Amino acid sequence: MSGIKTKLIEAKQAWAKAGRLLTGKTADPSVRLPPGQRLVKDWPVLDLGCQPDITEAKFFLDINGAVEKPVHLKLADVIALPQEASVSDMHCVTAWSRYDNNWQGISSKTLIDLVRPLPAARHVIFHAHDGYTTNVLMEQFADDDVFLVHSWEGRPIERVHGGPIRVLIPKLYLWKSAKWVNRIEFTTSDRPGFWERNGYNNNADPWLEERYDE
Ligand SMILES: Nc1nc2c(c(=O)[nH]1)N[C@H]1C(S)=C(S)[C@@H](COP(=O)(O)O)O[C@H]1N2
Ligand SMILES: [Mo]
Repeated sequence: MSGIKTKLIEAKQAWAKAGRLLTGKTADPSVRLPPGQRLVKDWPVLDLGCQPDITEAKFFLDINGAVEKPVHLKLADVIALPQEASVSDMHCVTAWSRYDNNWQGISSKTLIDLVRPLPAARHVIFHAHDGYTTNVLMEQFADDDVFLVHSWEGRPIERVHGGPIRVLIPKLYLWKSAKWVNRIEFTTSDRPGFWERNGYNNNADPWLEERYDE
């Protein structure tokens, strides 16, 4: 994987090993702020230290794997899909949360209708232009608040946050939301992504405080 800062990865792996930020508490999802989180007003930037510049010419999105109808989309094709607005909270494993983010984008349900995953498809793997990968369960992807987003608070999503298009899965820690996504792969078996292989929890539910691997 190119451009990844080894120091940064080692530091985060050490956090995972030490169980840093774990409170040992779990909370009901009706509690808005998950355990161990603190509210922020800004939107911090976190990634592997490489922020690819995805121009319209470089942009592509493949949605394939265990599906009936794989697609290869250009930016204009993605933007031509039905657009929806959504408001949700973000929770990062580094303990910040930000409430009431206004998003615009394409719902995961629209993408599912487009490619028609096979009944055997149980997992979704996201791939990104910087080599990052992350994995979720099919039902986590199919949730009502999951979108491919291109706009935040009425403005295009900035390059540092994964613009022009990133994934948003608000009910999971934000490392599950791939920036600069270029492939959404449906699979029949699970395949842990980048942080999931480096000490982070495979499921990543903030209310269960699933920060790190057991
Ligand atoms: N492509 C890509 N997506 C990524 C990452 C990354 O390094 N590359 N980092 C993840 C992590 S660890 C976090 S916490 C969030 C941060 O998103 P933000 O920088 O927009 O806050 O992006 C996630 N998505
Ligand atoms: Mo992160």
